[in-house]
Amino acid sequence: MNRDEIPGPSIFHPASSTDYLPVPQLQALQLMRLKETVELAYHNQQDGLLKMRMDERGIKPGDVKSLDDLRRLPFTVKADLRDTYPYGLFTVPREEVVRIHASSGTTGKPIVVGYTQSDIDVWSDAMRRSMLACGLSEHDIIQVSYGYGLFTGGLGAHYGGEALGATVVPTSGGNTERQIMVMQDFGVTAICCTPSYFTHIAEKAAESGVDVRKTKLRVGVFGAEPWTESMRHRIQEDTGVRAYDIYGLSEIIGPGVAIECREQSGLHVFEDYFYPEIIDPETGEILPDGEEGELVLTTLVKRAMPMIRYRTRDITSIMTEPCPCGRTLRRIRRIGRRSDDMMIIRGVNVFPSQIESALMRIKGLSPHYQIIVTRESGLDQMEVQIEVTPELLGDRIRELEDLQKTIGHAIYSTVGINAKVQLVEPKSIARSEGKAKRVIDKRGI
Ligand code: DLL
Repeated sequence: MNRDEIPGPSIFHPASSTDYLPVPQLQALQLMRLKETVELAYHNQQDGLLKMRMDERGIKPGDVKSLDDLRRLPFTVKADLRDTYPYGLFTVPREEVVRIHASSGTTGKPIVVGYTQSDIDVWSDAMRRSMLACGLSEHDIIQVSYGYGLFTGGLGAHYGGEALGATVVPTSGGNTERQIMVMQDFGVTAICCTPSYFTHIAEKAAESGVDVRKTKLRVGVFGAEPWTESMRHRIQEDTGVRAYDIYGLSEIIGPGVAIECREQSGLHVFEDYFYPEIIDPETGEILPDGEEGELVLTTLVKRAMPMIRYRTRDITSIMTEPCPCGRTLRRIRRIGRRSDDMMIIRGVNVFPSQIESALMRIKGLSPHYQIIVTRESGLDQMEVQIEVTPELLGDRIRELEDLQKTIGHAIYSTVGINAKVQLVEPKSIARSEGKAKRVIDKRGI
């Protein structure tokens, strides 16, 4: 199949017909683009990393003849971006790079990603289609409260909103009181930010006597950090805002790799741009659809910095059932955890998302919590601090003690660990304007 025979796959197509392409056509498009991407990366990567690894295995770009041949290609990992810092994985002359973003790691230098103008167009299109999927249109006023700057959240959502034809209000993160004023006065109908920042905005709004339900806000496009189904329910119930999960990462493009549709049941991957695989994180073997493992992504149209089989460390599975919305793009399950955020407490594997879902099911608790892990006399201790709501604080001590027990039970029945539960005063846990820091592990210090 050549380019002209494929209906509506143009990256600049105004409608989102690509979301509904029949699977054989989608796969033909993916294969054509995969071949182009491998050629580009093999011959042009500045540091020649892919060429070196493919040559070692005796594979040439021409050997990629089917989507299945992708499994023969080497993985790319985060360390490769660090080792080739800053521009080693770029594949075009620097003059063609119109934008740089960066993502700070926990240690040392950030990882750097570059975009050509066509990459920016692809990204904007992925974000435009993301916003369409959660029911937004040119009639919406979208407040972008993700940070603008080296972080991809702000500018990614900004360009997507403009491509949609919506009215974009670029508030960036922070200055929460002004966020609330803008939201009310400008008639904002949708907000893009981290779910943790939105809980903070909602809390501040309530404190200043603003009922979010009485504003025009109806949709939240929330991502950049793990959050749970219970947190979604909490947000929707408390604010009346329909909360959609959006996923992405700088190495691949930024936000807009995958998003929920109005079914709110799994995130559609924009597979015509980003090809997903699920692997066993231990062995690297590809797992069949439906099985949980590490998400690996290959970019299919990126020019400045194509990524071949990038190991995201994010744990999910590919859903097999077709979505009632009619999109043919496969869905991944909500990303609850990363393969590297697992805590081992007294030998038991515990993920922060498990604690969150146990907490959010209990009434009378705020969505603000923190997990503190320590080691006392050689034994791991987990303390969970959670703020009670101001209403509850007025109640009798006895009831607070009961609540503490309920939380302890909920955590024990979820992860099998007895945690020390500390109910803390409203507003005593630090609020985040971006990605929340839920775990403080003091054991290594
Ligand atoms: O967080 C891009 C982004 C911005 C996504 C705005 C969504 C909205 P990074 O800073 O490079 O990029 O961090 C990427 O964040 O590998 C996941 O571990 C995590 N992450 C992103 N979205 C979600 C999500 C942006 N919806 C890393 N659920 C990823 C769970 C998420 N984790």
